[in-house]
Amino acid sequence: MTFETIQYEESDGYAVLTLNRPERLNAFTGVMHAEIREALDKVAANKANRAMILTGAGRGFCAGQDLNDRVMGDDDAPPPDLGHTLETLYNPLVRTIRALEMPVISAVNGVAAGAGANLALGGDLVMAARSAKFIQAFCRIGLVPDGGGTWLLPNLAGRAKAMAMAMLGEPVSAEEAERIGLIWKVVEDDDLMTEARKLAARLATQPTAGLTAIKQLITAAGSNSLDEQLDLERDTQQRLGRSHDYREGVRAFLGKREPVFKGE
Ligand code: T3D
Repeated sequence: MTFETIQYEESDGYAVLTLNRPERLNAFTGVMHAEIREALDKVAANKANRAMILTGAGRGFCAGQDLNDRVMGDDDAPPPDLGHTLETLYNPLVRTIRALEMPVISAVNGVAAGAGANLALGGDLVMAARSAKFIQAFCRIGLVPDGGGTWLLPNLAGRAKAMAMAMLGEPVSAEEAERIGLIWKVVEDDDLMTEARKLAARLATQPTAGLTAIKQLITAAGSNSLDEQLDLERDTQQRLGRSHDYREGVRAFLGKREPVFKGE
């Protein structure tokens, strides 16, 4: 299957989705949203996929909404309905990635701005090239961080940093992003995709159902009390305790051999 605005491949137990409008720093258009949606359906439909990498082609990861689609007419022209855009495009995208039953690696190859920054930060394991930067560009055009930004920023980096990033819209370097807990780690530019692929291939051999449950529980912790979280851990562990991969993990440990997980 060929796409116009993204690249999609599957190999070695993982999928790679590359945003591919490098001349516009991979900014989102309606076509790109539709193609990402189609690719994510493919990722989920193929049980052989047990991890996914999200990255960008060229020198940017993603510059957010393509503002060429938002050219303002005269003041009498009806304004765009951005609520509808979020409801139908950005919010489903964020929810779909969060709900994917496998770890999602963001491999941030360059500048990530606006909704592009929050798409990157919404990944489960976020790696960034040393030259990458994160910009909450929304305030520069009178908007609020979307794509989950107002939730992600305070949860990841705390209120003080969230406020400064969202209100000032200044670039945050990959190193600073790692330091403040916004991302997992920085890697050298030339090593980014090698490292991301190595990680995805490793994750693809792991207990995928367990990793998916970790993703769900850590997400739920953002709004749950400790009591609620303890209940959720009990119920999840009860379910996982009946799984193939739990049995295999214990047998392999006791048998002093490498486990062979099925992801179930
Ligand atoms: O509208 C809705 O649906 C609501 C949802 C909104 C979600 C959002 O994401 S709102 C935020 C939108 N994004 C931005 O405001 C970021 C705009 N871009 C920039 O500020 C800068 O381009 C960057 C800081 C990201 C990178 O700067 P730099 O100097 O490295 O690159 P550049 O020269 O500005 O960009 C390179 C080209 O990409 C350039 O085109 P040109 O001049 O070579 O023909 C530039 O216009 C284009 N480009 C970059 N970002 C966008 C874009 N074109 C359209 N839309 C963009 N967002």
